[in-house]
Amino acid sequence: KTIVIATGNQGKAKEFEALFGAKGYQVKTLLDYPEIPEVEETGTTFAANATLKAEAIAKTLNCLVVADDSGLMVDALSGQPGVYSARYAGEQKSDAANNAKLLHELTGIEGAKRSAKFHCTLAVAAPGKETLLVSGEVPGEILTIPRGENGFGYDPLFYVPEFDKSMAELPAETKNKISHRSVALKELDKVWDKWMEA
Ligand code: ITT
Ligand code: NA
Repeated sequence: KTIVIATGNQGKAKEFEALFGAKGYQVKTLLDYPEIPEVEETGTTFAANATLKAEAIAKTLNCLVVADDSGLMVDALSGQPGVYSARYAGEQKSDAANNAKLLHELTGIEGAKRSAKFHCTLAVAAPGKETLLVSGEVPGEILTIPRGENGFGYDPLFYVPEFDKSMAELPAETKNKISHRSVALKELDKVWDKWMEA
């Protein structure tokens, strides 16, 4: 059985390969379909953008598709960068530039005031079916200096108190057990069979 993840993000693609691979799925992503143009994310919520991506790709490929819209929400920044996480520092979607901008925005904000969370909304779409939405979050704090080489995006700046490590210092297996993405997938597990039968 094959599942298509509507993402062009290499870091997400790797995580979905591990997460759905463990359930016996063969995972395809948009990296396998370079001819498909990027879906414009015009929504202002994670749910709206996840729905846009999932439904557009389900229509194009005429198959079952999961899309992930995710991001970092920083309390001291009123929840920013939020849905703009990928393009926080500009259209080029640079992890390095985004992390640098985040550190700059948090200058002078210390300790517990640097609280944040990662959010993930997953949309599951298939031709002729009502789109299914689930979400997951993981709490943490924004470090002042990046730590670790694993993961992607804001992981080097995201401190996970439970492990006393940044998300990028955790092995992939550990991140995949605790991440916002894995919390959302656990929610998806609960409703998957019922949705597939409907
Ligand atoms: P697709 O739309 O093709 O899936 P994208 O990177 O544009 O790729 P989003 O619009 O959902 O996806 O933006 C998500 C951004 O949030 C991502 O680029 C990272 O900067 C950040 N992010 C999401 N999940 C993350 C994670 O597990 N670790 C670190 N950063 C994450
Ligand atoms: Na987005």
